Amino acid sequence: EGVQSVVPELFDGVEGDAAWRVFKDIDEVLILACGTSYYSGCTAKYWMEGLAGIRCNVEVASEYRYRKSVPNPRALVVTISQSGETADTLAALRHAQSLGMTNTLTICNVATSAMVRECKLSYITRAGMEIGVASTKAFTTQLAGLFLLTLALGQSKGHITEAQSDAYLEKMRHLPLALQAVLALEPQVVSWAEDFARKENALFLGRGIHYPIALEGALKLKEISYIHAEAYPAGELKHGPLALVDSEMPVVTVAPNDELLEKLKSNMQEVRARGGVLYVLADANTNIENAEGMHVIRMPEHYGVLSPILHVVPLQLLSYHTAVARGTDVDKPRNLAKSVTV
Ligand code: F1P
Repeated sequence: EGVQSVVPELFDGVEGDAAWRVFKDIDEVLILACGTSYYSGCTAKYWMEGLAGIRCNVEVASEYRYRKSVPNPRALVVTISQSGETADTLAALRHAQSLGMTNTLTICNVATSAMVRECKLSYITRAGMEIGVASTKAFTTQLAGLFLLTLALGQSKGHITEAQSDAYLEKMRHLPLALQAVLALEPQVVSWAEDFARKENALFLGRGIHYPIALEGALKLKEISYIHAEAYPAGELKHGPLALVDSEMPVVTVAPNDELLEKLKSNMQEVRARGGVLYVLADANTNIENAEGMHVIRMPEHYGVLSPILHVVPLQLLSYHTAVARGTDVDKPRNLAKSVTV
């Protein structure tokens, strides 16, 4: 029960016991991934350390093998990849294995991929066919898998009780409905996209666990609409990017009603004072209001630690509708490939 009920759901083709033994034994998680998959790993770090109490490092897979690192044989190496064939992620996995890190798990969308063959454990995301080059539903399902992994690790380490795990699982079961409500925001996102289609630059801000979501929002906009977009943790604004802000700079802010909201509001004030135009994803019950220089979309419900899974969706829709308005090929962006195998 408890973790035992989570584990079989997690790992296809692997005895629950085998996964459980690996989880008991490890003392760190090392995530290796590229692009969108890297940002899902960055999000998971907050869950792993904040909920499961386990140290978690996230490395860009395309860099990992080129630096001398200190291997931890008790680390669980987690590769994340939509395709399971990304050359840099495979090379990073093999590098970790060559350093003696043999506890490996992949979160992957393609059950027949090299990544699944080469890892001890696998979680298949079942996102279906990703038709577009830019990952979208793969990201959402990777996050769901990473959260289940957090629960399993947290329980195996005694940081998450069975009752807490059950409550989180219940919240996860409600996710499809919550996502439907977010998708209903599409007409409002379309009106944002009409503004963005006329811009050449954009900034994305987030704090805490929503910083990787801001990064992913900026990556999506770059990938499919070719607008130059950058993401920052909002507290970094005053350390440089504020110099870029003027009335031509749209600033997307991921602003759920969490413990960092008050700090975020003062960052938003810094943007408004420089004439920047804010596009804010706020929760229903906050006093963030539409005003001059502010465009607010209200998320249907506050979703606590799982909120990144919901907040990324309006950002994906924003990129999609901006790209459509600019007439770019949403499914096949220039210069990019679905799986980067070289
Ligand atoms: C990694 C990735 C994607 C990106 C594009 C190129 O792929 O960077 O995140 O959207 O498709 O490849 P993967 O390892 O997740 O298949």
